[in-house]
Amino acid sequence: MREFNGVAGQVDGGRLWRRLMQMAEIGAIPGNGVNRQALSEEDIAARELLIDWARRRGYAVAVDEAANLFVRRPGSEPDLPPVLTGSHMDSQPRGGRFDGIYGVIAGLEAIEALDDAGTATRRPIELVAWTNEEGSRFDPGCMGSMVFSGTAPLERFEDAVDTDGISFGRALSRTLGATPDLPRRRETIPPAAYVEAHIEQGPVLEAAEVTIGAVTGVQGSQRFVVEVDGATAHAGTTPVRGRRDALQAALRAVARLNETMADPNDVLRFTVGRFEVEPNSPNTVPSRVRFSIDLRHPDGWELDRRARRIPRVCENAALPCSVRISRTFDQRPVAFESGIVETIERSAAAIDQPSLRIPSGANHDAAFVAKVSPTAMIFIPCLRGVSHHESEYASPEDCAAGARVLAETVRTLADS
Ligand code: HGY
Ligand code: MN
Ligand code: MN
Repeated sequence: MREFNGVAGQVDGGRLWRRLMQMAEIGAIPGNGVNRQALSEEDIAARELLIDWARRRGYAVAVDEAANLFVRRPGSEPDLPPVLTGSHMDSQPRGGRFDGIYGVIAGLEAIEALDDAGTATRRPIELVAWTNEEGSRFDPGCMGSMVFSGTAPLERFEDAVDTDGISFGRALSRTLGATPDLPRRRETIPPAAYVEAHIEQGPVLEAAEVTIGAVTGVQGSQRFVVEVDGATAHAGTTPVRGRRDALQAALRAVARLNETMADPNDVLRFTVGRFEVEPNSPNTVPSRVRFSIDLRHPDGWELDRRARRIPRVCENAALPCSVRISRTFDQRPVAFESGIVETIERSAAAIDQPSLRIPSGANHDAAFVAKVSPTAMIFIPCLRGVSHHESEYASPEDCAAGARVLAETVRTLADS
């Protein structure tokens, strides 16, 4: 086993892995997956476990109005803006054991390694766990980091409801109420820098056989909800000709959207991930269909050009049914701060760890934090690039390597 000195040498890969596996028990589902959706009882349990780990090391823990959780390691100059690291703890309904949570636990490992190395830093270092990055229970995602970065007020999200009709505002109150002793952070402290460690969720690093990705930015993404309104009717007595069948109309709209979003270069990402039918009865003509659109492209102009075509395509295809379309999410393409990317590359080189510059196809809270702070990300490979699936996997060695580079990076930034 290769020896490391300094902060990297204090990163305890075994502790990191044990914590990842302990967190994976919260919301565990068959196939080594997790279902730990935002502000659920499982998310609350994960928060309580993180708070317990942090308090055992004497770190101060606080929470803001959006339930973003902050763990603070003091600096020798406490009034300086902190260096921030972290990610999210919420998962997809059939998520993996690494998406998001790896960056939170790697961030905790990095600050503990600094302590274990007896290394003081000028700046405080804060670990953050963002609320609702995934947006699968409450649409859209990145609510916590959007509030933190001033992208949207919390009020905009409070009425979002999950499939059980529970509002985000109600679930947020439940979550904040579960940790009543946490000091409430009233104003945002703009960080001096933000570095997020995350699995790549794609195949590039694995194919290149490189463990560390120095992430250069995040492609743009927009989300829409399309509502198709028709009329219920008896499946046996109603002639097909006279129907306003919302399901058939929605299928025509999706088929036409597939044509509209075709890209011979396979750069554009168009996904319909959710499809809800009302009244969802086999012998009743559907009266309403709601379906989601997730649209992504690294070029903001092209993304907008394609997005602008959605309403007309849906309206024409759905006739004689009517269509209502709302855009629930608009995240512009982001280029990360080159100085932070270079710091990540230098940190990797300092521990003889090859790195590769890579753009992110997946969206991350870092895309919003970049609005208020110099920001970049560190990727580690995941098996076959698979994510948002129970079989998502990153090796203990790669998890530890990412945490070592993160520890070196936040140390450097916290002394800048
Ligand atoms: O959707 C995304 O790109 C992220 O993994 N939530
Ligand atoms: Mn994620
Ligand atoms: Mn995700």
